[in-house]
Amino acid sequence: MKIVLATGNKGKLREFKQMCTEEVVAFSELLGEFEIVEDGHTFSENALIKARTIYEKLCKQYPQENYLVISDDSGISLPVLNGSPGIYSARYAGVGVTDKDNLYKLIDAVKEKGLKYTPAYYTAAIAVVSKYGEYVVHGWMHGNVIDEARGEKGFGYDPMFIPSEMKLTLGELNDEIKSEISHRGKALALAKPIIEMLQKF
Ligand code: ITT
Repeated sequence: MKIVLATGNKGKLREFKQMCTEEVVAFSELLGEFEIVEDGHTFSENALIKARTIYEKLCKQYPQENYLVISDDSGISLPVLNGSPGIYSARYAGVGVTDKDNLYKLIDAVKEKGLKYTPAYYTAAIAVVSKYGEYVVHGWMHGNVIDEARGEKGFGYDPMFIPSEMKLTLGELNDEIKSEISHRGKALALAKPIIEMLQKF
Protein backbone atom coordinates (compact mmCIF):
# COMPACT_ATOMS: atom_id res chain seq x y z
CA MET A 1 0.00 0.00 0.00
CA LYS A 2 1.51 3.34 -1.04
CA ILE A 3 1.28 6.26 1.39
CA VAL A 4 0.59 9.64 -0.22
CA LEU A 5 0.60 13.04 1.52
CA ALA A 6 -2.20 15.33 0.38
CA THR A 7 -0.33 18.57 1.00
CA GLY A 8 1.43 21.16 -1.11
CA ASN A 9 2.94 22.90 1.94
CA LYS A 10 6.73 22.33 1.89
CA GLY A 11 7.08 22.86 5.66
CA LYS A 12 4.48 20.19 6.42
CA LEU A 13 6.04 17.81 3.86
CA ARG A 14 9.47 18.18 5.47
CA GLU A 15 8.04 17.47 8.93
CA PHE A 16 5.98 14.45 7.78
CA LYS A 17 8.96 12.96 5.95
CA GLN A 18 11.09 13.40 9.07
CA MET A 19 8.43 11.84 11.36
CA CYS A 20 7.37 8.88 9.18
CA THR A 21 9.57 5.80 9.24
CA GLU A 22 7.89 4.47 6.08
CA GLU A 23 8.23 5.93 2.61
CA VAL A 24 5.72 8.70 1.92
CA VAL A 25 5.33 10.67 -1.32
CA ALA A 26 3.78 14.06 -1.99
CA PHE A 27 0.63 13.94 -4.13
CA SER A 28 2.25 16.34 -6.64
CA GLU A 29 4.78 13.63 -7.58
CA LEU A 30 1.91 11.45 -8.83
CA LEU A 31 -0.76 13.95 -9.91
CA GLY A 32 1.10 17.22 -10.53
CA GLU A 33 0.42 20.38 -8.58
CA PHE A 34 -3.08 21.86 -8.18
CA GLU A 35 -5.12 23.74 -5.58
CA ILE A 36 -7.86 22.06 -3.55
CA VAL A 37 -10.82 24.22 -2.51
CA GLU A 38 -10.94 24.04 1.31
CA ASP A 39 -14.50 25.16 2.04
CA GLY A 40 -15.09 23.24 5.26
CA HIS A 41 -15.99 24.93 8.53
CA THR A 42 -13.59 23.01 10.76
CA PHE A 43 -10.05 21.65 10.64
CA SER A 44 -11.39 18.10 10.39
CA GLU A 45 -13.78 18.92 7.52
CA ASN A 46 -10.95 20.55 5.55
CA ALA A 47 -8.55 17.67 6.28
CA LEU A 48 -11.15 15.20 4.96
CA ILE A 49 -11.82 17.32 1.85
CA LYS A 50 -8.10 17.28 1.01
CA ALA A 51 -7.55 13.56 1.65
CA ARG A 52 -10.71 12.51 -0.23
CA THR A 53 -9.91 14.72 -3.23
CA ILE A 54 -6.44 13.21 -3.61
CA TYR A 55 -7.65 9.65 -2.92
CA GLU A 56 -10.37 9.92 -5.59
CA LYS A 57 -7.97 11.36 -8.18
CA LEU A 58 -5.39 8.64 -7.47
CA CYS A 59 -8.02 5.89 -7.82
CA LYS A 60 -9.08 7.34 -11.17
CA GLN A 61 -5.57 7.77 -12.53
CA TYR A 62 -3.98 4.59 -11.09
CA PRO A 63 -6.89 2.10 -10.66
CA GLN A 64 -4.51 -0.86 -10.27
CA GLU A 65 -2.77 0.66 -7.20
CA ASN A 66 -3.82 0.60 -3.53
CA TYR A 67 -3.33 4.00 -1.90
CA LEU A 68 -3.55 5.37 1.62
CA VAL A 69 -3.79 9.17 1.70
CA ILE A 70 -2.83 11.36 4.67
CA SER A 71 -3.74 15.05 4.86
CA ASP A 72 -3.19 17.78 7.44
CA ASP A 73 -5.31 20.84 8.07
CA SER A 74 -3.83 23.09 10.69
CA GLY A 75 -3.59 26.61 12.02
CA ILE A 76 -2.88 28.89 14.93
CA SER A 77 -5.51 30.41 17.26
CA LEU A 78 -5.23 33.34 19.67
CA PRO A 79 -7.86 33.61 22.43
CA VAL A 80 -7.23 37.41 22.50
CA LEU A 81 -8.44 37.47 18.86
CA ASN A 82 -11.43 35.20 19.58
CA GLY A 83 -9.64 32.21 18.07
CA SER A 84 -8.39 33.88 14.87
CA PRO A 85 -6.84 33.14 12.47
CA GLY A 86 -7.79 29.48 13.17
CA ILE A 87 -8.90 27.62 10.04
CA TYR A 88 -8.06 30.74 8.01
CA SER A 89 -4.36 30.71 9.02
CA ALA A 90 -3.10 30.10 5.46
CA ARG A 91 -5.11 33.08 4.09
CA TYR A 92 -4.94 35.43 7.10
CA ALA A 93 -3.31 38.23 5.08
CA GLY A 94 -5.34 37.42 1.93
CA VAL A 95 -5.46 34.88 -0.91
CA GLY A 96 -2.14 33.98 -2.57
CA VAL A 97 -0.01 35.58 0.17
CA THR A 98 3.27 34.26 1.58
CA ASP A 99 3.92 32.75 5.02
CA LYS A 100 5.82 35.95 5.89
CA ASP A 101 2.77 38.14 5.02
CA ASN A 102 0.63 36.06 7.41
CA LEU A 103 3.32 36.07 10.11
CA TYR A 104 3.74 39.86 10.09
CA LYS A 105 0.00 40.44 9.98
CA LEU A 106 -0.36 38.40 13.17
CA ILE A 107 2.59 40.22 14.78
CA ASP A 108 0.84 43.51 13.94
CA ALA A 109 -2.43 42.22 15.45
CA VAL A 110 -0.60 41.38 18.72
CA LYS A 111 1.05 44.83 18.74
CA GLU A 112 -2.30 46.54 18.09
CA LYS A 113 -3.60 44.94 21.28
CA GLY A 114 -0.67 46.58 23.09
CA LEU A 115 0.76 43.17 24.03
CA LYS A 116 4.36 41.89 24.07
CA TYR A 117 3.10 38.29 24.24
CA THR A 118 -0.21 36.45 24.53
CA PRO A 119 -1.40 32.81 24.77
CA ALA A 120 -1.86 30.89 21.51
CA TYR A 121 -2.22 27.32 20.32
CA TYR A 122 -1.74 25.34 17.14
CA THR A 123 -4.28 22.71 16.03
CA ALA A 124 -3.69 19.94 13.49
CA ALA A 125 -6.35 17.61 12.09
CA ILE A 126 -4.88 14.66 10.24
CA ALA A 127 -7.22 12.69 7.96
CA VAL A 128 -6.45 9.18 6.73
CA VAL A 129 -8.40 7.88 3.71
CA SER A 130 -8.10 4.44 2.12
CA LYS A 131 -10.51 1.97 0.57
CA TYR A 132 -11.13 0.62 4.09
CA GLY A 133 -12.50 3.87 5.47
CA GLU A 134 -11.90 7.44 6.63
CA TYR A 135 -10.43 8.58 9.95
CA VAL A 136 -9.58 11.96 11.54
CA VAL A 137 -7.41 12.63 14.59
CA HIS A 138 -6.32 15.91 16.24
CA GLY A 139 -3.28 17.25 18.04
CA TRP A 140 -2.62 20.57 19.80
CA MET A 141 0.41 22.58 20.95
CA HIS A 142 0.00 25.39 23.47
CA GLY A 143 2.28 28.33 24.16
CA ASN A 144 2.56 32.08 23.60
CA VAL A 145 3.06 34.27 20.57
CA ILE A 146 5.34 37.31 20.82
CA ASP A 147 5.35 40.68 19.06
CA GLU A 148 8.38 39.90 16.85
CA ALA A 149 9.83 37.17 14.62
CA ARG A 150 12.83 35.24 15.95
CA GLY A 151 14.71 32.57 13.97
CA GLU A 152 14.45 31.15 10.47
CA LYS A 153 13.62 27.49 11.23
CA GLY A 154 10.19 25.88 10.95
CA PHE A 155 7.66 27.64 8.74
CA GLY A 156 4.52 29.78 8.91
CA TYR A 157 3.97 31.36 12.33
CA ASP A 158 6.86 29.47 14.00
CA PRO A 159 9.20 32.49 14.42
CA MET A 160 6.65 34.16 16.75
CA PHE A 161 5.54 31.04 18.70
CA ILE A 162 7.16 29.98 21.99
CA PRO A 163 5.88 26.55 23.15
CA SER A 164 4.88 26.19 26.83
CA GLU A 165 7.86 25.49 29.13
CA MET A 166 10.31 26.77 26.47
CA LYS A 167 12.28 29.99 26.10
CA LEU A 168 12.96 29.88 22.34
CA THR A 169 10.58 30.27 19.40
CA LEU A 170 9.95 27.39 16.98
CA GLY A 171 11.93 29.50 14.50
CA GLU A 172 14.95 28.96 16.77
CA LEU A 173 14.34 25.26 17.61
CA ASN A 174 15.14 22.43 15.19
CA ASP A 175 12.60 20.12 13.51
CA GLU A 176 13.38 17.18 15.84
CA ILE A 177 12.45 19.16 18.96
CA LYS A 178 9.35 20.62 17.27
CA SER A 179 8.11 17.17 16.17
CA GLU A 180 8.24 15.83 19.73
CA ILE A 181 5.90 18.51 21.06
CA SER A 182 3.98 19.75 18.03
CA HIS A 183 0.30 19.56 17.14
CA ARG A 184 1.34 17.64 13.99
CA GLY A 185 3.58 15.23 15.92
CA LYS A 186 0.81 14.51 18.43
CA ALA A 187 -1.84 13.97 15.75
CA LEU A 188 0.52 11.74 13.76
CA ALA A 189 1.20 9.63 16.87
CA LEU A 190 -2.57 8.97 17.02
CA ALA A 191 -2.77 8.33 13.27
CA LYS A 192 0.09 5.81 13.19
CA PRO A 193 -1.80 2.84 14.75
CA ILE A 194 -4.69 3.54 12.33
CA ILE A 195 -2.29 3.54 9.37
CA GLU A 196 -0.68 0.29 10.60
CA MET A 197 -4.11 -1.32 11.04
CA LEU A 198 -5.21 -0.29 7.52
CA GLN A 199 -2.02 -1.68 6.01
CA LYS A 200 -2.77 -5.14 7.48
CA PHE A 201 -6.10 -5.60 5.64
P1 ITT B 1 -2.06 22.24 2.37
O1 ITT B 1 -3.52 22.58 2.48
O2 ITT B 1 -1.63 21.98 0.97
O3 ITT B 1 -1.65 21.16 3.32
P2 ITT B 1 -1.70 24.88 3.51
O4 ITT B 1 -0.51 25.72 3.84
O5 ITT B 1 -2.78 25.53 2.67
O6 ITT B 1 -1.19 23.53 2.81
P3 ITT B 1 -3.53 24.72 5.73
O7 ITT B 1 -4.71 25.08 4.89
O8 ITT B 1 -3.68 23.60 6.72
O9 ITT B 1 -2.29 24.31 4.84
O10 ITT B 1 -3.05 26.03 6.48
C1 ITT B 1 -2.19 25.91 7.56
C2 ITT B 1 -1.52 27.25 7.83
O11 ITT B 1 -1.35 27.34 9.25
C3 ITT B 1 -0.13 27.22 7.22
O12 ITT B 1 -0.11 27.90 5.99
C4 ITT B 1 0.71 27.91 8.28
O13 ITT B 1 0.68 29.28 8.02
C5 ITT B 1 -0.02 27.62 9.58
N1 ITT B 1 0.58 26.47 10.26
C6 ITT B 1 0.06 25.22 10.42
N2 ITT B 1 0.92 24.43 11.06
C7 ITT B 1 1.99 25.18 11.32
C8 ITT B 1 3.22 24.92 11.94
O14 ITT B 1 3.54 23.71 12.39
N3 ITT B 1 4.10 25.92 12.02
C9 ITT B 1 3.80 27.13 11.55
N4 ITT B 1 2.69 27.48 10.93
C10 ITT B 1 1.77 26.49 10.81
